[in-house]
Amino acid sequence: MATAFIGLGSNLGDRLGYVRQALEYLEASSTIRVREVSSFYEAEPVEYPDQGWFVNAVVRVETPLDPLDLLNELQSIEKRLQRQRTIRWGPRTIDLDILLYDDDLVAEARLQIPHIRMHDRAFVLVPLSEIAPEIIHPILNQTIRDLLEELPRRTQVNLLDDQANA
Ligand code: A4P
Ligand code: MG
Repeated sequence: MATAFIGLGSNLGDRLGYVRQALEYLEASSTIRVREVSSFYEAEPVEYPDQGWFVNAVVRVETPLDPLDLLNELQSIEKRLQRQRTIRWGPRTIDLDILLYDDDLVAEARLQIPHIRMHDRAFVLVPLSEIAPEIIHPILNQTIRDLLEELPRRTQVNLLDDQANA
């Protein structure tokens, strides 16, 4: 069994509903065990600033799947939640990213682990440091807590209200 961390993000329509639905699909998967779920956060969009704020969260899972099969499983969940065609490069109903997979390094055309942008993204590091502050980034050799503390430009990431996190 491997331990993996998966980032969830949505900024279209019922964002919290899509994140919750993706969690349900993850929990229903016969090959993925969800072990821990962070709080739900509302995060300022990065990279493509001209779009709505995201709901973001991170989960810790255990799985017998190898990294590429885990990616296939996540993409099949994304497909189920993205039925409606959206504008290319536009906002998305759900995005599931593999952040870490044990201490493995993966450099395939379809898959890079650790996720290549995770270490400079507050919307990843804030929820990840909530559930796994001591985990060490296998390339940078720093804990998640330290990466978050040393972020040079920290975009806004706020806890969603009590009702969302009840
Ligand atoms: N891929 C490579 N590595 C991975 C990985 N570790 N996990 C490939 C998952 N997929 C990985 O992803 C494009 C391709 O990345 C996949 O086909 C897979 O083979 P996608 O989900 O189809 O497209 P995308 O997510 O729009 O593109 P990209 O480049 O992955 O964007 P990001 O980096 O995921 O960023 N701001 C906030 N606040 N919150 C967000 O969640 N998300 C993005 C998207 C931008 N800004 C955001 C957020
Ligand atoms: Mg993605």
